[in-house]
Amino acid sequence: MSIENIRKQDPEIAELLDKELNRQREGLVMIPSENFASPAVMEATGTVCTNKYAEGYPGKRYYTGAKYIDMIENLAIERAKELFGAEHANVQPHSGSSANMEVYGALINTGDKVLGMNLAHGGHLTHGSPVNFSGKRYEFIPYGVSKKDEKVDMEEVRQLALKERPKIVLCGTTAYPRKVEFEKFAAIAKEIDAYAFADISHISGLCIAGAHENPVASHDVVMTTTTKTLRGPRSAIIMCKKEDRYHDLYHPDSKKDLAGMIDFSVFPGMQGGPLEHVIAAKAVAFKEAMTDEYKEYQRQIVKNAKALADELMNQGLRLVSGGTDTHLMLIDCTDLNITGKEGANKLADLGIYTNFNMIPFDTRTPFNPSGIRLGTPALTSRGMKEGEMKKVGVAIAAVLKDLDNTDAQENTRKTVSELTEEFKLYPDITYA
Ligand code: DSN
Repeated sequence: MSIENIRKQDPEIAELLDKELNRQREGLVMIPSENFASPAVMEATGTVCTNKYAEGYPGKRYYTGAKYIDMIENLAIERAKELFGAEHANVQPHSGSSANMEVYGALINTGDKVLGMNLAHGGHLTHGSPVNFSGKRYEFIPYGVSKKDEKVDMEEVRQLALKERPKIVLCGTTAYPRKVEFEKFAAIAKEIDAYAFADISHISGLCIAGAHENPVASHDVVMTTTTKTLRGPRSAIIMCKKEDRYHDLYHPDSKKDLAGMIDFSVFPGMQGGPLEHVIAAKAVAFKEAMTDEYKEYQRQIVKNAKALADELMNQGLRLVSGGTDTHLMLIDCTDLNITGKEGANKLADLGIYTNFNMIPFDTRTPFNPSGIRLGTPALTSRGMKEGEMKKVGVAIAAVLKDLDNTDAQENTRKTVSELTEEFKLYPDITYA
């Protein structure tokens, strides 16, 4: 892969692309929602499909000339269904936020109640944050983790659901290191005749590899972004059952089944022309995800996260909930007498990319919180294993324990440079 045409036409952008490639190569990307898509996935996003308008769905387009686009989109749909065991898949959502908007739009009306996880406890902006469309348009009832162990207490969620009787019981997280108990969430939704909706954006790769419970069978609707652990392009898909599920009072077109309601909400409800070049890239990523090698990669992400968490705790750092079952963890910086932002910024100066994050019951603010969120999907894509995670854990802890310790910073810089040299990223890509 090269960017020779960009270099000729727009050297300014070419130079910035070179720099960004080098930043990714020369640093340790540990933001748990970031990963390295394969060259094939990236190539697909740069194809002629970007030129084609194809409003509608395969076989029912509002534009001529969509024969091959239909075939590409159908491949993406069939592969998504096979991969996740879904009855229906819509591969057109542009992003996770649009997908969530489309699911709510399909199932409920403005003002309806939804049970969703508190952003400060590990939920997502689109799960009812008051500054987001979700919190403005719907009445979100937040649940969180319990103070005693920083894990979700399912009986507390059930009691809240019984009291509030939301139309949707939503589960899914962006900063929760423990497994989500999908079957219990689905049972709660069933008990109050609500829709069971799972946002598995962070863990969908783990779900298809058996490294985390897959909610597709237990839930009415499941959404995932296609980047993160899944390792596809930056986009999203929605999956659901094909059963009839009438909510006559809440949807103007109640004769449609769930799949029809979701499709209608995506197009024409929220979106126009689908990004067919990104849909092609999703199809490529789904094919990659069908291999044994990919499943092994997902299991290694979790093994690496456990090794990293153990090392950070060995070094004396406190992790929210005392560890991880997934791909991510949260360091509580309170006892280190630094903020998460100070810690994450110092690590970034040394080439270790994490993000500052609220932790449960945080007394600080979202832009200067007490936590650092980090994870292993991207380092695992580079081929690193448990031994490397221990080195990274030692390097991170030494820096965070004393932000003024220049010897520790020098050692950490050395660890970053040795690891990135040994575990090369995109060796065949020559931007510069
Ligand atoms: N922004 C993503 C994350 O970092 O977790 C969630 O959408």
